[in-house]
Amino acid sequence: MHQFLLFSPEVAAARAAGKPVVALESTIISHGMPYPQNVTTAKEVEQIIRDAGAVPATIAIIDGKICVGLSDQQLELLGSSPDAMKVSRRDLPYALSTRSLGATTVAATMICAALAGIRVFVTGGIGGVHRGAETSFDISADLQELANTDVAVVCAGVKSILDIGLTLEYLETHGVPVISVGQPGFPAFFTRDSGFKADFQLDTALEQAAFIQTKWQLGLHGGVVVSNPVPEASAMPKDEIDRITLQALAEADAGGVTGKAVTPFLLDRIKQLTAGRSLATNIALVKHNALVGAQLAAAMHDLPG
Ligand code: PSU
Ligand code: MN
Repeated sequence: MHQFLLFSPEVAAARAAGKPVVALESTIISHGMPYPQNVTTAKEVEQIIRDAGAVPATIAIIDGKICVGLSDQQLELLGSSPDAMKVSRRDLPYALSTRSLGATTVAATMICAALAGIRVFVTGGIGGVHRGAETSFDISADLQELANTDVAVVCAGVKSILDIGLTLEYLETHGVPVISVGQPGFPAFFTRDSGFKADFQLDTALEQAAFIQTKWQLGLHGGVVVSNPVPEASAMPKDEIDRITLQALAEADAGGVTGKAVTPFLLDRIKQLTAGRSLATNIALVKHNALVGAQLAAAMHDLPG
C-alpha cells in the first residue's frame, strides 16, 4: 500500500471484503458549500451510497496523510475550518509535506482514488475551461486529470460560469468520453440543459460500467465523465442563473481575481446572489449523483473481468 494512504476502518473493511467503494471529494465541503450545511450534506451523501450497497470514501489531506474515508470529527474539521487549503494536482506535495489541512479538488481526488484502487468518484460539478481562457489561459487541472487518470467521475455537468463548449472540445481533444444519463444533452449543473449534447447516452449502470471497462481493457488510460442532470424539481430557472452568472463573472473581472481563487469566488457569489436557493439545488444534485455513482460502482464490481 502507498505510504501516504490512510484508510478509515469502514473503507479498510470494504477493501478487505472486496465491496464496491465510491470516492468523494472534499473541496465541495470546504469551498463549495457553507457550514454547517456542508457537513450535514457530506454525511447524507455518504449514507445514500451505503443504502445503495456501496461504501463511501471521502478523501482529504490531514496530518501528512491522504485520508480515504473520514470520521465525523474529520468531516466537521474540514467543513468548519476556513483556512482548509484547496488542493489540486499541483498542491498535493505541499499539503502533504507541510502537514496542512487540505481539501481535494476533482483532479486531486482522482489522483488519490487511483492510488487507493477506487475507480468511481462522485462529485457535484467538475472544473473546466473558463470563459475568456484564450487570454487568461485559465483551464482547470481537472480536465488534464480526466485525460490521464483511470477514474470515472459522476457529476451534474459543468456550471455556466465556464465555457461549456470549449470544455467539451478540450475533453474531446484528450479522448475523454462524456456520457449522459437519462437524456441526450450535457447538463449545466443548476439546469438540465446546456445547449450541448453529450457524446453517448447510457441510461443504466450496467451499460455505463461495460463502456468504462471496455475503455480500460483497451489500454485507453484516462477518466470518463458520467453526467447526470439535476432532478427536474430541483433545477433553477435558466434566466435567473444566467443573469447571476454574468454578474459574478463581471465582479471577478473587476476585482482582479485570478488563479485558484477564481472558481471559489464565483461559486460563493452565485450562492449569495441567489439568496441560498442555489445551495438547495447543489445539495439535491449531489445526492442524485451519489445514487448513480453507487449503482455504477456496484455494476463495475459485478462485471466479469
Ligand atoms: N465546480 C463546482 N463546484 C465545486 C468545484 C467546481 O460546481 O465545488 C470545485 C471542485 O473541487 C473542482 C474545483 O475540482 O472547484 C475546480 O477548481 P479550479 O477551477 O480552480 O480547477
Ligand atoms: Mn483555474
